Amino acid sequence: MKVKLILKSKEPESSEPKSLKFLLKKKNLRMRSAPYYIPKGHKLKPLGEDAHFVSPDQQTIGVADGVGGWASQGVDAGEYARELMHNSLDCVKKESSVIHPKRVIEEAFSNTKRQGSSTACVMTHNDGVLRAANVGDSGFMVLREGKVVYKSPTQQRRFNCPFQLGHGQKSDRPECAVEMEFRVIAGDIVVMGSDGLLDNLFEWEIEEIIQKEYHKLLKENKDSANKYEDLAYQIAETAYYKSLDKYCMTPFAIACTLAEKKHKGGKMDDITVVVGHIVNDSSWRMSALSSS
Ligand SMILES: [Mn+2]
Repeated sequence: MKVKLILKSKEPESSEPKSLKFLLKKKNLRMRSAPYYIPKGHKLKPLGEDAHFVSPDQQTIGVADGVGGWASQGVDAGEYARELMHNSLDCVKKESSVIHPKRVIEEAFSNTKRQGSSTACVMTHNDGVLRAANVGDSGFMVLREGKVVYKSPTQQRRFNCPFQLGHGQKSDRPECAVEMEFRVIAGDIVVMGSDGLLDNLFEWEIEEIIQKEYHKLLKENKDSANKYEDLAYQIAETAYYKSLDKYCMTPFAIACTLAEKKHKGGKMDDITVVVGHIVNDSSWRMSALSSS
């Protein structure tokens, strides 16, 4: 009888500290995010060929860049990229547990039926861990205290020809996606973009913008979505002006020189920027504690 009593009284004690321990281990970090898109302004394709999605609730973002070469066959690869991102968002929204970016790309790819091909980069944040999958030359970087501490690798077959998802014979499949994992801390900034961003701005130029604008993000009085959109806009606009400049030095101009192509200045292209900010979220912590 005594033994039974001891066992009974032990049960709640042993389960209680366990769940508390689990909660205390949590960092309670959230990623706040917003996009900004500048299409290059083609009369027949006002939406351009880039596409993106942002899911604040699921802390997941994505960028796609439809491959322009399809235009010669009368295909608007922007439509493929938009369908791919739309399907990615659908997949993310219905996920009830941890999101796996490569699986998101796989499912979105199999549901995308249009002609065309596109690069794709999908990234999710889960309590201090970024997980991403990338096909092609879109990508992202993480900045800490104004300095780049991580940059995703890009995949190119040759100069200006990125890996690209599509159902055609020459296109790639989601199996080739590079997967990445990176630990972040409160205050870190994620900058994701298409090559319209990455080919026009050097890392140090993005660092400069973040260093200049970061204090605005810390101001609580400004509406959260707006301030992140402002930052994404600042970055996109800087890339846009460089893309128009025929003489400035850009990552694209350097790549051209290395590939022995004659090209100076920026690269006219659609420019997509998605900004993410890793923040402590005490309100989220309180709701997690009260619902446990
Ligand atoms: Mn592009």
